[in-house]
Amino acid sequence: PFLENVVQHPKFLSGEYDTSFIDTTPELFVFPRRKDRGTKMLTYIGTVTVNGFPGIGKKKKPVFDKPRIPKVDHREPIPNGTKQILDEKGAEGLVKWIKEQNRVLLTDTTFRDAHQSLLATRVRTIDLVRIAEPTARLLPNLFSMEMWGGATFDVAYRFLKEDPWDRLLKLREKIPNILFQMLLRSANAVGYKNYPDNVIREFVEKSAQAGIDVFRIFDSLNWVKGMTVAIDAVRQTGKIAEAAVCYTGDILDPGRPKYNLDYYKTIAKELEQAGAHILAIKDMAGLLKPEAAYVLISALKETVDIPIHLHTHDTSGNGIYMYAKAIEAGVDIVDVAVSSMAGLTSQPSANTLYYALEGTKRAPEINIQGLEQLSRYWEDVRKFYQEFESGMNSPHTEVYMHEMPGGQYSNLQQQAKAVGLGDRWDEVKEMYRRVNDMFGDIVKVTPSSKVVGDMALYMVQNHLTEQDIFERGETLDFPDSVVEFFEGYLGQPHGGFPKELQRIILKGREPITVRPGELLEPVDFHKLREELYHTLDREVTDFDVIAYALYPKVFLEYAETVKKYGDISVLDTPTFLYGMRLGEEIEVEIEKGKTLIVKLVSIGQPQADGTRVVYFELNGQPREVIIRDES
Ligand code: 3PY
Ligand code: ZN
Repeated sequence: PFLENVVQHPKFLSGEYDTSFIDTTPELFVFPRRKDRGTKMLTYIGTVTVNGFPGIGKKKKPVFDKPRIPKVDHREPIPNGTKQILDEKGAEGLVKWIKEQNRVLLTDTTFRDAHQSLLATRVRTIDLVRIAEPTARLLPNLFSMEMWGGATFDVAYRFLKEDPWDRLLKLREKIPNILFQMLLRSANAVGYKNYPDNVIREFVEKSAQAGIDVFRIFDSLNWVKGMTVAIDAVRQTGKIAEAAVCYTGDILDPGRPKYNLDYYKTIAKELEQAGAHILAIKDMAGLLKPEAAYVLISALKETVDIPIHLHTHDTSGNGIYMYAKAIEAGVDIVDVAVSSMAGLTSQPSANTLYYALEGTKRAPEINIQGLEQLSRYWEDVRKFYQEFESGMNSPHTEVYMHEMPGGQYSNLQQQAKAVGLGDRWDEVKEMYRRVNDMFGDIVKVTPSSKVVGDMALYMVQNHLTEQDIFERGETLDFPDSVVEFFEGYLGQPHGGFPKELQRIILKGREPITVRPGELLEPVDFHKLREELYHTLDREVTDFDVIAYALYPKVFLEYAETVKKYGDISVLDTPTFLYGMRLGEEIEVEIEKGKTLIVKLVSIGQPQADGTRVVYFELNGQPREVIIRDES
């Protein structure tokens, strides 16, 4: 900057300066506070090139094919879909419409659960936005697209350094015809703990404003009392409250009476009475077997009047057969993913289901050629994220033993590796099941699944058995999540807590039995906004405020990164994850119609202070940035 200041000074430019010029011209030392956009971006690219990306490390950037984007006619109007039905007829009108359909309806989860379950939630907005319009045109008959919520919110800020609200707004613009669906963890919103009621209400309201139409609401213990605030908040927005009962155990196993058919019927009825427009069955681990699905759906169709939406994960490989049985029993909507993003811990393949039901009365109305074209795009894009694949590449029927949710499998595996238990993964899975049994056989889904996972890791790591816990528990420091669970801060499990274990873990403290939201002070959004404004030194949006309320630390770290590197969501994914190859040239559209051409020219030797100079060309002009080499 010093040199830039000098050479741009009018005296320098006009040639009239002498040696005292530097001493008598203090403004030379007033450096621009902010670097320009180009330099910030080059700093990011330089950093990833030199130091690698978290979770990938420093790897040579592979050569990827350009993703095959289906050709669609952009001049044609986008066909109307379910979004228009909701907007014109309201929530009740949409429910009536669902009930009138004979064919099974489909929700496409490719934009959310599929990549949450296959690629550790890492798919970036740019890759979603590129395929958004073709999806709107090729699959206008979808019931909905699940494209937000769950872990995507946190991961967007935390790892992708992008704004999830921006994702929602951009996709909404490109997909005006299909209902947008999100996963909402009731009082946990899109986080891992209970939030005050006013945070849940505010979050729901803002999400609806930004474009969400269908809220799938679940509680990680199937505690209906913990879901009522969220259901009510969604109803107030005029959007669809889809309340979910999580499926665990096996209704056809007489050895698992805790989660029998009556259990599900009772909750379904309670959810309908609590105001659900749709009932979801959330089979988060893929435990629902084909015959059980037939029995369950048949019974629930008799029990409730609202439509039923079935969600599963294909971990066991039984997903399509299970869906076929559920569809035979009258389920209204099922969750599928585009085939190259389907199967295993993800949802069953839409393409496969199409052929499985061909010629039957309930076959879905879906453009199979469109699905095939979209599948090619996702096949290409998935490769960008290959470093986040779980390594599971065939059906795992052992899921019926450990009961781990599809979205947790690869995460817990990463966690196990991180604490040096990579080679004891089989033991961790076994322990996961044993912890479940010790906890009284609970529903395992975010965040209760995290509690079980944390305890399993803790026990394997410390060579503890169940007996050790009971005998030496008083002297053990249990993981925070486990303590909070037994304190009642995730709500109350069906059948209550195992009393003796609860006493040991709480070491004499009293648990709560009321809804945690009743005890939490409401958040003062006005105060948060002020606080954020002072910290960020920029305009603060309502979206920023609610994100900050949910994740103070993660949000501030995200804001810091944006200050340092600018908006890096505009970078293509290979560059974002791997940086650049020497001599490579890329184009970055930083805003509509404004493209930067970046070439990596060379990387200097490490200097005495541990930095390297990275030489680029930016739109043909030489530019260099100084990067600290962390190796
Ligand atoms: C989530 O809560 O993110 C889930 O996908 C649970 O299944
Ligand atoms: Zn799921």
